[in-house]
Amino acid sequence: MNFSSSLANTSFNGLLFNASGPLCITQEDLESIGNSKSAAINIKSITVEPRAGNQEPFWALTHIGGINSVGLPNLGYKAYIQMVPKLKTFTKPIIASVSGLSIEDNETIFKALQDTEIDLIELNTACPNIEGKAMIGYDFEQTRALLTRLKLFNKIPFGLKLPPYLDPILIQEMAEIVKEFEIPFISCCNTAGNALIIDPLTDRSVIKGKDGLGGLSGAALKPIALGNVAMFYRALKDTNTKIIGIGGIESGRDLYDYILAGADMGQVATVMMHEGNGCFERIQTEFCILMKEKNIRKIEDIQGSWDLSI
Ligand code: RRO
Repeated sequence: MNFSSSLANTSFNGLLFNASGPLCITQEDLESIGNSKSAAINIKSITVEPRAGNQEPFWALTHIGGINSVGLPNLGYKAYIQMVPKLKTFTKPIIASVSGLSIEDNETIFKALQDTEIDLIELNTACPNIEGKAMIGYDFEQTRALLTRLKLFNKIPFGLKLPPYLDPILIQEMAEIVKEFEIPFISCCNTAGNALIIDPLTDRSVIKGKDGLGGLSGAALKPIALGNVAMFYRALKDTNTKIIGIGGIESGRDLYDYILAGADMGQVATVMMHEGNGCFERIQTEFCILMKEKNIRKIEDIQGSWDLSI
């Protein structure tokens, strides 16, 4: 049994690929993902200029989940454009996560990507780790202004990577924007920003980054991200927008939970840090075994069926 999916007319052989995170920055990282069972190669969020990122240690794995303040390290858009022909040889979709530091920067990157063989763009509205820069995904007016400008670049479809929302009203507002701009997919969700994990051995934050604060990921994020997927699924049910679930997918069962909540696919980052790129094959194999045990042939048969009351 093998499951496939599609986003904006791009086909994926599998349901799981890497989230734009700390292990998809260099050409070596990206080729390693190409050689794995990841269903796509998702590039670390790109800025116009190369960035070194924050001071180390910028990520840590703890028993409750991961935390990071890597600070948007990347090689700059020109370097990634040069890598595209090589990355295409892995014959899987190439996704460019874009996180320009201004509307103009996002336009510059979008414009340059239009003439490449990149399949999709994931516009990151939710990096929590840039000092002094608001997360655009929490500012609906700014999101509308940005999307109005980026919609003019229409050769490569783009979706949105969203922050976690803790109030359903905010999900409704963002869902209205997604409908208004006919966004083909949302990645739900980025880390929960500005968390603090203290090391009991040192009494200090486990990361340096942005004053010791960072984005919470992995198992600790899963219930929140799952709730976000469930709420967006309800809000977008009558549209063509697909949902990628992110947050604490570490097993086939976790991926299955996201499908129950309404996701079409999943992304992983924290488990890659524990386990390396073997996680893609293991998690998807576990998912297939579970589907077989339950005698479910299509994800559509269970998608969005979590609610006890219906
Ligand atoms: O690079 C980062 O610090 C980072 C980014 Br761009 C993001 O979108 N989410 C995150 O947790 N870290």
